[in-house]
Amino acid sequence: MTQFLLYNAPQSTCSQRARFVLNAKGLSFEEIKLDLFTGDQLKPDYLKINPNGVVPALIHDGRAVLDSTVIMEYLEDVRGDVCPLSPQDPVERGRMRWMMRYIDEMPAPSIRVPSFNLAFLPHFQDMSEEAFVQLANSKPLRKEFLLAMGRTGFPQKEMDQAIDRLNRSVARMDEWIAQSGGPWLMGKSVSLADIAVMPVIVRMADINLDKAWEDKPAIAHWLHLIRTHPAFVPTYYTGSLLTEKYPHLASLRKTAA
Ligand SMILES: N[C@@H](CCC(=O)N[C@@H](CS)C(=O)NCC(=O)O)C(=O)O
Repeated sequence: MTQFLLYNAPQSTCSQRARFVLNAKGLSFEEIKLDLFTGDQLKPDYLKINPNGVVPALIHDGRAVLDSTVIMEYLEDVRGDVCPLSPQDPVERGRMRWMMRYIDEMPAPSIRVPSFNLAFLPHFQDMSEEAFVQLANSKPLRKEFLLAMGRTGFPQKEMDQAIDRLNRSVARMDEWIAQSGGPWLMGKSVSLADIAVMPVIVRMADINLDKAWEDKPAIAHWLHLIRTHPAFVPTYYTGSLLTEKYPHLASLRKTAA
């Protein structure tokens, strides 16, 4: 019997973190794919599992573990013996968690702005204002985000601020790699901090924001390493990249470097 059940969405950056850790540890899991644009995550049955109305949610032996960062740490707690993804030393482990907090505060929310403007906006453009406001009001966590975006997208100023925050986050990653000696953020071994930031960097590459590291070879090398990790391909199955899912973005697609 599969012990792990993952409610998630292929293109969701938070879901990609959970899938990667499950795959890296070789844990078999059943995936339930929610359609975030028809509102599967807001249906009463799912809200009973995750009252925040977001993915991912992991069910392990019938009990729910919520939030992608918590899920990554939980999987490390229960299967730290297989493909360990945290340093043993408590101070180093604390540093890794500090990196993860930074990632959750800086790049993870910032990538949503270009993602929505470039990819997701068409889902909302044909809605009436009334239906749009009703949708926003139904979102436990993302009401204000959606209202700020509106049906015409985030204004240029907000796009510029988000890109600036993403670029600063890439510069911070570059510093961490230099400090640890690389090639990963924490040094010689891949850690939960790398997996936490992975979906942001993969998304930036997907939507042509990779200029951020054209003068940073350590980041390009880091991206190559994560893409060639055995957990990458099963995590990023077809339809996980925006340029694969959205035909209007196909022109952004380039062959992987
Ligand atoms: N802090 C949460 C955030 C989860 C989250 O925002 N998930 C997005 C997909 S990446 C979602 O489900 N959005 C649904 C919506 O906006 O209605 C986590 O890391 O799990």
